[in-house]
Amino acid sequence: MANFTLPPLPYSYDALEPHIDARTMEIHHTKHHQAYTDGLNKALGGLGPEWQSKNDVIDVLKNIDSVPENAKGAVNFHGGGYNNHALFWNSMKKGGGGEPDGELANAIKKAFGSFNDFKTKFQTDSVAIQGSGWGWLVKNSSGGVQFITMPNQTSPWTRWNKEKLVPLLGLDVWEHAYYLKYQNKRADYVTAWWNVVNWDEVKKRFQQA
Ligand code: MN3
Repeated sequence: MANFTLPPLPYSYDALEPHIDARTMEIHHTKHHQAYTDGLNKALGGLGPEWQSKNDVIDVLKNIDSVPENAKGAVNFHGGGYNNHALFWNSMKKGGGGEPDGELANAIKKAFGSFNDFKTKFQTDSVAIQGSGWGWLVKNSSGGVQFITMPNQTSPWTRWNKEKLVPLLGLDVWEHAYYLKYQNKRADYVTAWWNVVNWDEVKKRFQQA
């Protein structure tokens, strides 16, 4: 049996109030993220020992094409959900927001024109995702940044072999991420979310990628 465990939230459930409410954070972490954790263990657990012994989900996602067909869909979904949410929690903090400086700021300016143009693109395209999915700022193989959307829980890491994309900042636009507080108003959730983005963490990922 694979042995992935639910990563702890790096702050309290109410830390992101009023932008993201405590009840949503608690359910999102203890129910949804836990379900992806359990689903990943179950999916890998049905495979051979070389898969059951995996302990690096990013390595699994990078090599999704090698996963046996009977488990590929489940590993893609639950493994993506497992890693996406770990990135998501760490991409937010109490008193976040503002904008990055340094090399990441330069890369954003080069790719999008300005930080405000980046925000507009990120927000508009994330709000427009049909059904469930994620908006992502990623680093590409040229060392620059770009915006992509991914459906459901499919991770940007699954595009590693072809495109060498590294996820930097992801936004969960599944209804479970906002419905209790914002109901159908996905755009209001995204507008509020900018206030909790942890740019220091995103800068760190950009520098280490
Ligand atoms: Mn979610």
